[in-house]
Amino acid sequence: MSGQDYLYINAIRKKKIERTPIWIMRQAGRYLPEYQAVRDKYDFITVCKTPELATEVTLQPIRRFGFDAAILFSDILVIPEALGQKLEFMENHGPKLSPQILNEKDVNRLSIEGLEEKLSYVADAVRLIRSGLDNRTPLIGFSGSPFTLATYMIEGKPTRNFKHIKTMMYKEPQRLIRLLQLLTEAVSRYLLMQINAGAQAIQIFDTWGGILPPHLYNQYSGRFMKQIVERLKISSVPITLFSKGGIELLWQLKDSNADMLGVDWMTDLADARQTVGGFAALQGNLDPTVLYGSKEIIKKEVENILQVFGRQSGHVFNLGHGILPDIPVDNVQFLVDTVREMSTKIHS
Ligand code: 1CP
Repeated sequence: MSGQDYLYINAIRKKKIERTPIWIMRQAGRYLPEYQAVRDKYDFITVCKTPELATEVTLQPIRRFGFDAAILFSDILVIPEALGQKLEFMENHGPKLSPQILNEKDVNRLSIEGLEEKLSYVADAVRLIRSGLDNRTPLIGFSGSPFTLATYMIEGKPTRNFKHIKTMMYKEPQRLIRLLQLLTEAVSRYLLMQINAGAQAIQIFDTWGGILPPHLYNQYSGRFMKQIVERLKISSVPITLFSKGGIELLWQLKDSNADMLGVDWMTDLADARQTVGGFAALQGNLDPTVLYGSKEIIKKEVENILQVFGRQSGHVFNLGHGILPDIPVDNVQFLVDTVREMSTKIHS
């Protein structure tokens, strides 16, 4: 199959499709017993940095479910590490970056020099995954958005109130802007490296853009993603922006030139289609916790989503955010089967 025959890419390009493609954010991960088995032997960072292991866990959900896209196994926080912060994953406590980026000196100490060399293990993984996929499934490369990366770099760990980044934003806005400019350069170069190594699509995760008041969203997150999209347009790979934060943010991203916009589960997909469906394809947006529910309700929720686009192209089925680690694997299989069967009927 040649690149342009991929269902996932055809749906983004709004070409005619025989059914709706499906993949799942965080599809490689702890809900899969075969992933757990790898993690029993190796810590998370080792898996990210060893191309053979990253390839194995990337391919696991493709083998099991036949998803219509694979996503590179890595983490958004490898960029802060390449810029000079120390990265640790505390078992069950999430990531930790140190020292926190707080003052002017901390920002000045970050260095983008040799970024591609430091992250060459990611390019190696991309090449190895591509050969493992054998042109049957397209590979999505990814990065965090500059703003989302900055939240982790400044807070140092997952946070509830984003106190440190917001303090910087309201007290020393120029310092935050400088950090975001550096990250824009780093993310652009990192994603171009992934594309050159063989990534066939790109997704930028703006997981925390929605904590900004809407009138500041473009200033601190949106515009930097738009700059990255412009930089990546020298290639022809489709670019998806996933921002968690509702219709208002989608509206602000409509002029981003992104090929697809991710829709979170708190947003009504029909509203999103009406508002920005003319500007970009849409991806989403099943509430991830529906997968704790009964098969009957999973089916009903899938139907609601598929009905929004009906026979039209321009939709990629996904969850409205990442899959949770204790979702029953059975329910994922049921979801995939249901989306396939139902959307094949709708499109026939
Ligand atoms: O214990 C483990 O095995 C580690 C759990 C884990 C996994 C499987 C982490 C730690 N990262 C990942 C992989 C990962 N992270 C992928 C790869 C593949 C896939 O999707 O199948 C991707 C795309 C990410 C992206 C990521 N990492 C985001 C953005 C997407 C999102 O879900 O919002 C974020 C915010 C992170 C940071 C991160 N890394 C890991 C955790 C637990 C977190 C979240 C920390 C928090 O709660 O704020």
